[in-house]
Amino acid sequence: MRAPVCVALLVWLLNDAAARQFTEEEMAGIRQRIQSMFYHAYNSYLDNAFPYDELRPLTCDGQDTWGSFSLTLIDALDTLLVLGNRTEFQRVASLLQDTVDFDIDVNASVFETNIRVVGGLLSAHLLAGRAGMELEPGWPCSGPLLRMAEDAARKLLPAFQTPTGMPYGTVNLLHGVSPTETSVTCTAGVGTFILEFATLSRLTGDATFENTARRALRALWKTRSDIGLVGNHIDIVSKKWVAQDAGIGAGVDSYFEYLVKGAIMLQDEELLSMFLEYDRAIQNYTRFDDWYLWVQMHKGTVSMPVFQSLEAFWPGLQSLLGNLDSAIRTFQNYYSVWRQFGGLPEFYSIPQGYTVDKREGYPLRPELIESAMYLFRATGDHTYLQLGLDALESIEKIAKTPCGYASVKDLRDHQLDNRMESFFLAETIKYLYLLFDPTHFLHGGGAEGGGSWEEGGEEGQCVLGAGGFIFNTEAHPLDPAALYCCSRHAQDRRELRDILLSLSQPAEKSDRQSDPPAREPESPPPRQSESIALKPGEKKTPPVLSCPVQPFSARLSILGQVFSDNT
Ligand code: DMJ
Repeated sequence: MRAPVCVALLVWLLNDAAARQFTEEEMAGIRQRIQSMFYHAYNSYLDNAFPYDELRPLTCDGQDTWGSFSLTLIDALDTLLVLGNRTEFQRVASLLQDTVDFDIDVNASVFETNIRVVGGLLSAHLLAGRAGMELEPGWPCSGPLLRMAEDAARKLLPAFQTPTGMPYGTVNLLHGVSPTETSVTCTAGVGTFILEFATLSRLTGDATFENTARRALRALWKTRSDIGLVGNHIDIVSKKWVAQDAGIGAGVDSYFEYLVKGAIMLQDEELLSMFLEYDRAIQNYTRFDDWYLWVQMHKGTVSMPVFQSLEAFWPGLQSLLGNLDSAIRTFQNYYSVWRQFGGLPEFYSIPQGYTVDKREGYPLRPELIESAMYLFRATGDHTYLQLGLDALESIEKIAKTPCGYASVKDLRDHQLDNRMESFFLAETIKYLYLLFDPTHFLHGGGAEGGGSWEEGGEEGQCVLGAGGFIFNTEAHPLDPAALYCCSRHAQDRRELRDILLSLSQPAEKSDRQSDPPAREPESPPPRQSESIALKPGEKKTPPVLSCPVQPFSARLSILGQVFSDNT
């Protein structure tokens, strides 16, 4: 038999073997098991590790890792709501407000603090209404968790004060960037801010955050090679590429993720076109048989024929762009590695079909499950549920300890490490649960699909959740509808101020109107009505967001009446 026929037969057999159908009842049973898994780890963290950042599951105690802000609790907060536990969500949200302090003399990773702490708090803030918390007037455009997220993000801003706008990798939360800090940052450490920072800007009306993230993104974009690729580590002062391996995994991954998700969340064509140009080069130079290799960023020659577990987010991202065929084939490659080891090793040599020395670990990462969730949503194929069940069984068998779940140090002999990363509760369990709960509200469904009506905004209401949710790279869901509503209110306030000024000082009207608002973005956010093209030739569809707040112009006549009556 010729090789391609063998491969086709093997793929068919693997698909066929995995495609058993799950009943509703089975799925509900699996959801129960995932809940138990969550509480085993979560309760153990609270009992043995809080207020430290992480649980050490072999010694049953805690340690600070990425800072000193009870990281696991912040990261796990929205998962509580995903599992339906509103009372514990409320308790923990209040506890965090009372206990977490960002005015601390700690050197923190700018990237990790953003995706886990800022992202976790933003998501909790946006879900606070659904969790039954008491909401202050003006929510979702204000609120205590939003203020905490803003506090944390402000501590990161000094890192971006560089000649290029690209950030340092580490910042001291009290003193800013150390004079001895290295100027070398990984690519993802430069390009993974737009989701959280634009959310902050659009909710609070302070454009600083979004402008900061955009400046870094534009600077990074200009450094791409002549063949359209970026490397792995860059000197953010000299703009020189220090590590020139181009790929989609460690050090780069979430940069591409944020271009796509930023484009969707902000309806932003600039971000989408950046991604599409990268994608052309990625497909051209790095893709072989639906694997993605590492290549030299200037020449396109293969530098590492390796698959990294972090790359497993890629099929999910492709599915968001509508590239389903390619996503499915790549997923099958990655799933075959999973089956070989009962988990994904950090590195896998594609030519050798085996793990790479010193990279045999499996820290219970979420990426393959995340892709399974998106692909099940897009295809309804139960193969993806099978992967979910495999993951559940495997984690229970290999990684469970009396007080949590431990990172696997070596997939070949199942040795464990004394560490449970906060992403296990934030991402791995959340995506697993969502995979088996296809009608969960976080899957969206649009206004017709029962978008919830909730009080919000300074006037009127926002239809929150109506446009679906965008997950940041730590699986914290963000609600584009809230961004839209709060931007709308900020715009209303500016227009109202201009009208009041023009009424009180008619002679200065034209001057006043040309004054820039105090905190205007560098370039105005793109109009929400501009939909982004997902595929060449695809028809534009109406925007999925909706907000029942009347356009301000439609209310002008009423307001005009009020003003003229009163004056
Ligand atoms: C998480 O912190 C995020 O998903 C990040 O983008 C990559 N690493 C971990 C999970 O593997």
